[in-house]
Amino acid sequence: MFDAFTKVVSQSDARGEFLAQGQLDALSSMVSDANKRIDAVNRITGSASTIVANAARTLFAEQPQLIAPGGNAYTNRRMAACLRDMEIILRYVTYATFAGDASVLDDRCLNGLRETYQALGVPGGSVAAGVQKMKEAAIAIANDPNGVTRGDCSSLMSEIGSYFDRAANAVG
Ligand code: PEB
Repeated sequence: MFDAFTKVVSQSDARGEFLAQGQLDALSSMVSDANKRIDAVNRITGSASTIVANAARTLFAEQPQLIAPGGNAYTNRRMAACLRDMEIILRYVTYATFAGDASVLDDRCLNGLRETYQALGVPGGSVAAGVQKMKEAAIAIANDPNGVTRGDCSSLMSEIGSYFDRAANAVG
């Protein structure tokens, strides 16, 4: 598991090189923008249950076969497993956002997830659709200019979006 700092250290060490100026500059701007990152993580974390519940509700409205008898979220046990899975994915996205690196998401959540869903008969495309709904909601919450110092958060938001896309692409 890497964060943005240990990732560049590991890459430089693998080449036997000192840290490059471009790497130092990138990490330097990450440090100066760190409060944006912490605010975004805080907001997504604080709204996690709302993000999960709304995304699931919209998913089931769009794909009602999932909650119909025989569906993959039919019965409370499967519904609970589904909500839990969405929460797990969202939690790892917040970790990756905090670390500024996708490796925690990749290694501890997404690795083997497609195969797990195939083995369980859970439709990966539907999970991916749920993840995309969480992405929209999470970015709307994290990017709200009210209640925080205003600034340009566009690159942070696209970074956060990339973690959701990564999760959706890993299963869909
Ligand atoms: C992944 N999900 C399920 C299982 C596992 C995961 C390992 C099997 C064990 C169990 O049931 O608990 N676990 C989960 C995860 C990590 C992990 C992400 C990462 C660290 O450890 N059903 C739907 C939707 C979708 C869904 C499309 C969006 O209709 C999910 C939610 N996951 C779902 C369901 C099950 C499941 C299990 C329904 C239960 C499947 C079954 O037992 O029939």
